[in-house]
Amino acid sequence: MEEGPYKYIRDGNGKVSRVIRIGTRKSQLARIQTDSVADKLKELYPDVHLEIGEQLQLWILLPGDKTSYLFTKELENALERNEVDLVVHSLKDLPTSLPAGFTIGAVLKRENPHDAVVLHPSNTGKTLDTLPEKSVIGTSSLRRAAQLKKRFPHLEFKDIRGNLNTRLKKLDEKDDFAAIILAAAGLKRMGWENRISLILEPEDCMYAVGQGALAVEVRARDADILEMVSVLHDPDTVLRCIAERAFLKQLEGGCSVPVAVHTKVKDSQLYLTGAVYSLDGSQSIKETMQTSIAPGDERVDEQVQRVGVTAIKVPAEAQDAAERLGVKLADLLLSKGAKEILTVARQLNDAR
Ligand code: DPM
Repeated sequence: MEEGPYKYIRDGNGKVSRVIRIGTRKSQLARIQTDSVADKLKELYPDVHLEIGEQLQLWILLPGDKTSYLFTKELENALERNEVDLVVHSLKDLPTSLPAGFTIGAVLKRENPHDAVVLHPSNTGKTLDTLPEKSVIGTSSLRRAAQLKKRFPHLEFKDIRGNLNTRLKKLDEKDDFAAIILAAAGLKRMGWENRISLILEPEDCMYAVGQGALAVEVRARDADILEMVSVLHDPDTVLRCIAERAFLKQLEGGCSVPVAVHTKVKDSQLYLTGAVYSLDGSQSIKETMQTSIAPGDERVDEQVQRVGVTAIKVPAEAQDAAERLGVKLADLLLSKGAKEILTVARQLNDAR
C-alpha cells in the first residue's frame, strides 16, 4: 500500500492513508476556487474513506508567503511529477485538447455564466446605454469587445490586464475607464457581487465556452483520484460544457478568438447557440441547434475523454449527443463562412 509514487501518512494509531494533494495558483481567485473544491471533497468524503478504511487528507500545496506560485503549465508539470494529485481551474481557461496524460475529472455546477458590468464609482446609476459618448470600457476579451461594439456603438473599448484585484483597482483609482466587463462568476467568488451594476443578457453579450464552471484536472491514469473527484460532476453542466467545447474545437478556435455561446437544458433537450464575430462585431454568424439528452441507455463508460473531459457516471449516450451537437453547430457556422471571419479576426488581432 505504501508503494508507488503517491504520498501516504500514518496517524497516531498506525493507520495509513493516502494524502490527496491539491495544487493551486497564488491569486486570490485561484485560492478561493481551490478552497471551495477542497471543502466539497472534505464534506463528501468522510463516509467513503471510513468504508475503505482510508482517511483521505487534503493538503493545499504552497504556503501563501514565499515560494513561487504555479501557472497552469507548471501545475500540469507538478501533476505529472506526482507532486500534486489534482488541480482546480476555471474551465474557460483550459484548452479544448489537454496534453496527453491529463484529463478534466470533474466539472462543477456552473455559476451564473454571464458577463457583468462594473461601473466606475462616479458612474453609479448609469447603464451601458446611458454612459456618455466615447466612454471607455475596459476588457481584453475580443469576444466581449466585438459583441458590445456592435450593440453600443457610442462606447470605446480598451484593453485592461491583470488579475481581478488589479483590474478593480485600475478602475476605481484612476479615471481611465468608465466601466469594465468581467465574468459574474469570478466577481461572485471574490465576494464582489455588490459591484455588479448589470448582468449582460445574451442579446447583448453571449458568454465564453466553459465560463462560470470550475474544472478539476487530474492524471488520466490515476483511477482512484478520478473516481474520487467524479462525484463533483454536475451532469447538466458537464453536458453543456462538452457541447460548448466541441463547438470551439471544431471551429479550431482557441481561448482568444471572438467566439461566444449560450446553452440551456430543458425537458431533456440540450440547446446550444454559438456565434463568431469579426473584431468590430460588424460581421457575425449565429445559429442554434438542439439535441435530446433523454436518459435512454444508461451506459456509462470509464475513462473515455471527450474534449478533455472524463465524466464517469454521466451517461455516455448523452455525452456523445452533446459532443455531436457542438460539432454539428460548428460545421453549420463553417458552411456559412465562420472560418473566414475567424481567420481575419486572428490576423488583425496578431497585428495589433
Ligand atoms: C478567458 C477570457 C478571459 C479569461 C476570454 C473571454 C477574460 C479576459 C479579459 C479565456 N479567460 O472571456 O472572452 O477579460 O481580459 C478569466 C476570468 C475567469 C476565468 C475572469 C473574467 C473567472 C470566471 C470563470 C480570464 N478566466 O473573465 O472576468 O470562472 O469563468
